[in-house]
Amino acid sequence: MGPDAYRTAGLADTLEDLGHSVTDHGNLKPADVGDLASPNPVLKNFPAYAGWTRTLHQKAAQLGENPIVPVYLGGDHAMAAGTVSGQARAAARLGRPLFVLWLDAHSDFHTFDTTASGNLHGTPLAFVCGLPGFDALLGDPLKHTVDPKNVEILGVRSIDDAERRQLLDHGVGVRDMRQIDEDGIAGLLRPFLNRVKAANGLLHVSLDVDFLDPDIAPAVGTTVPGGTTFREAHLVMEMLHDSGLVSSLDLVELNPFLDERGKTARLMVELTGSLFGRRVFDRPTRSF
Ligand code: 4U7
Ligand code: MN
Ligand code: MN
Ligand code: MN
Repeated sequence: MGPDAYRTAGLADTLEDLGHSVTDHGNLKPADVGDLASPNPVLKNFPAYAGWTRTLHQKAAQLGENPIVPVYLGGDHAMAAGTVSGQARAAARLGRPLFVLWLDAHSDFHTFDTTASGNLHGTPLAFVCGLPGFDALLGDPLKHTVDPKNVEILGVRSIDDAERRQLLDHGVGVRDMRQIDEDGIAGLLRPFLNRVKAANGLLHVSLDVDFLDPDIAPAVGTTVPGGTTFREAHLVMEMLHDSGLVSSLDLVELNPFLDERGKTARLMVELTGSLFGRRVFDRPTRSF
């Protein structure tokens, strides 16, 4: 139901009003994987994860080579296994490194061996970073992985023990809510954007609804208190726009069934508007 909620909330009109041309590619279908065996009995809906990852990986690998900014509408965060791996393949063909900004209450850095819940939306970031045990997902080992040192997780406030160890081992950038409180979100984001720019990188942004505080964004199954505020979230999007670096975007984890008269869907659309250039009053673009 997520993609239709974004359509109803006016995503295309918002972007067109900002001067962009928009093509809706419609809803995709998962590839048929037959009765693919699950690598671990704890995993929920493994064949569906594999089918969706295969479809989305091919689609993102194609879109990523064009001079456009794909906006992928979920669905839960498992979607990013396909979108980010596909964008990474496209980036490799273009000869540019892919950076990933993961805006989330969680780190989503479980492997199929470490997840205790078996909830696959907790695994996509580990998959795209090339952690072991994921070969059944695409049916082949992932060739074009994201360098974990080029990943920044921002807004996190729930990390499981196994994830914590793996994040440290692989050198993933992790900025938790405490750092945001102490240093301010702009001061944390700016050095990362400078690194992307210095490396001539492409930047994929993966926005999980639960990055936002549940008071302003209740329509998600995995709320965690103490999330980012309305202005912190918009500021991130405004800085991303000014940087000119964003090459693709995921909007994930919206569950319209849990929404309060569409307010979360609308906020996600407004945030996307800020990322695509909406501003209250023109002022000279700040250099990064
Ligand atoms: B989301 C969790 F245990 N880590 O693995 C897990 F806390 O895409 C949550 O960020 C995963 O919403 C959340 O089940 C995945 C849990
Ligand atoms: Mn997530
Ligand atoms: Mn999350
Ligand atoms: Mn979730």
